[in-house]
Amino acid sequence: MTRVITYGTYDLLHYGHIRLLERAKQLGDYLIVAVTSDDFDKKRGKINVKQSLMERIEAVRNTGLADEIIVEEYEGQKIDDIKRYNIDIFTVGSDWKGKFDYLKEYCDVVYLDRTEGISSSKLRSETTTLKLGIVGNIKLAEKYITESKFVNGLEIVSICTNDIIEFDTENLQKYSYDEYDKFLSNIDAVYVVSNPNEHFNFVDEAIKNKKHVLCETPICLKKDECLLLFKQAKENGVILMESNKTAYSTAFNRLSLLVKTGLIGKIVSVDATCTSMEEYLKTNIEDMPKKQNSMCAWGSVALVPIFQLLGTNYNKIHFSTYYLDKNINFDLFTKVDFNYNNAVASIKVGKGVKSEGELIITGTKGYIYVPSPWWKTDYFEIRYESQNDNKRYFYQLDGEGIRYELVTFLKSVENEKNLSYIEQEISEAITLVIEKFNNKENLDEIFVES
Ligand code: C2G
Repeated sequence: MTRVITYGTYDLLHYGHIRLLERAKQLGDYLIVAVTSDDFDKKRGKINVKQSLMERIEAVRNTGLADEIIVEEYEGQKIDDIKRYNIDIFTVGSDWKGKFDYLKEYCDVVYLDRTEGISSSKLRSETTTLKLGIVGNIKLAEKYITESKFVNGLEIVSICTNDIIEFDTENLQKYSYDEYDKFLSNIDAVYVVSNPNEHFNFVDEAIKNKKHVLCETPICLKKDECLLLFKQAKENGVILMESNKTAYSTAFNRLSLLVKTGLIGKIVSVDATCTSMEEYLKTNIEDMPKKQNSMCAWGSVALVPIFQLLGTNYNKIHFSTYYLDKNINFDLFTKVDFNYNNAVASIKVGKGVKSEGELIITGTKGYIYVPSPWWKTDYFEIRYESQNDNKRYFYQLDGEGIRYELVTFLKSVENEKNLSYIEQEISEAITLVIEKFNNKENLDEIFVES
């Protein structure tokens, strides 16, 4: 009996896939079809898959062509499978010609002609192409323009900014802030990445024009305004999603899940540090107040692990802030301390200081160590008293998590459901902390002698 195996994602199953399976079946007597897992697809850069693994397996099963269906989960699994299932022939479409010649050592390798004119990514783009505009800081916009190219079904079509555009904006339409209404009229959704004190107005206007909104964290500077924006988004039937790239790093997501399984025991403390002096070192002191202060720029990033792991119902909060000087309201460094019923937490953030950008989650059995820069990490360790028990985890992170965030935003719009990795409650809690900071509630000022 000749045993054949073939592999694929089989997203939105189409006649190109079916023709491949039919010809694969004709190569032998028994056909195994390996369907790729979600994680494995993400790792190999296929981030736009629409259907779940189970939906894709069912679609292959319903063709009646597979004698057996397995899941492909890791790089190199094909060699294991060929041995495990006594495979005589490995086959795949000709778009992979040459890529699997290394399997000739284990079985015959046959590349079958790919069916022209059809593909899952083509089908995905045909369903919806969300026209996205970007308003605000042109430097951050550039990253999103690059990352959006990895997302099927979403296209950045315009920029609204008062900044001077120094990079090639190809065929993007350009608007200034005073043309915001016109900018909105030509898009379906907007990514707001302006100075945080302009967020509320940009988001409010977009929602009233029934545009979906992805807004850079913090969504605004007051909790009540945050509540109002989410309420208005619901009333207008649009998505309002917080953009907070850290939440889309797979490593960060997995460490949050592992902590919740009790691997390090009870969490006693969460301590996050984020500093970056890049902007401060190249800006005139008197111009700093025009820039995002440390609390806005970094606080809303550093607060994510605290609120995701300990919740948002802290009992006490205290700020210690190092100001530029008494007359310039710009915090170069802020430490925020939280007391919970059964845990404490702290963040240290600064645009005018340098520290180790690590995240440490302290537990009653062990702790999690995330090295700098933890906010875009692909790696973390679980450490115990006995080093032999330590565990290390690595999860590839492409594009700092931006492409995954854009895929989630697109899926939220398509499903008319906010699938954001940042719960609304956390968005609100972040804006409340910033509001308290701006009101100098429970805040001790530190003035380092100049
Ligand atoms: N295919 C085809 N014609 C198309 C589209 C796809 O013959 N128009 C073939 C592909 O060559 C592949 C199979 O159908 O053999 C499944 O295609 P995909 O779901 O796109 O998965 P792909 O990433 O190509 O899978 O490790 C091998 C890969 O997993 C192959």
